[in-house]
Amino acid sequence: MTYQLYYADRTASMGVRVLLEEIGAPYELIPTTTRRGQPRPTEQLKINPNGWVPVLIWEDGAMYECAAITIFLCDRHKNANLAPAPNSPLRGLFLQTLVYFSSSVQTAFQQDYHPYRFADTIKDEPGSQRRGHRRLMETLQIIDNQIDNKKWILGKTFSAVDIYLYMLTTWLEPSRGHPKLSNFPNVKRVAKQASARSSIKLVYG
Ligand SMILES: N[C@@H](CCC(=O)N[C@@H](CS)C(=O)NCC(=O)O)C(=O)O
Repeated sequence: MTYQLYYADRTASMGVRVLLEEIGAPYELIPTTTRRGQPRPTEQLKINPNGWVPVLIWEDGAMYECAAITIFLCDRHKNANLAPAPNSPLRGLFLQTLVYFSSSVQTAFQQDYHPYRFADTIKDEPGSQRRGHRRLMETLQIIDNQIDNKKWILGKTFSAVDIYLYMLTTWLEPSRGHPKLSNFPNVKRVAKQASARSSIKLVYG
């Protein structure tokens, strides 16, 4: 079975592609855009009317939302060992971190890149962006403290949340007002270790 993934560079679809590489599943990338005002493929919009990526298609279904896709793929391909089992003591931390990434950290990036979704008028948009920059600082600090001196986010074992964190760090642009990765030494360490994986080298290289 071949997965299909709506794909655009520098987006959350890259994290899903890394997962597919880690799993070793065959997949096909369907190019799309995330640019404001540019049309999305009709089939993509049928699955995700928001017009966002990632969107994943498999033999008898399709879905969007990066965190949900991550859980779906990890559960479907247990042998890849990318997530703790449902009865593992680490399952709660895995789910909590994944959803925090998508609901809090990613939203902070959105406040900067898509301020018109958060501000009532064009005049208010710079305020949304500045708040997004501060929110990145706040949310990544929480993750940095959570990681503490652990090797990976879950402790000794690499998992899909480390891939997600790596992806988030690639979006940091201090020239836009984002905090620097060096502000978060534990995040930086985990991201650097993750960057040595062949899956990440292939997708981000
Ligand atoms: N909550 C969604 C957010 C996805 C998202 O923001 N995707 C970005 C790329 S990283 C996108 O498609 N942006 C285009 C847009 O917002 O119009 C998820 O986690 O999948």
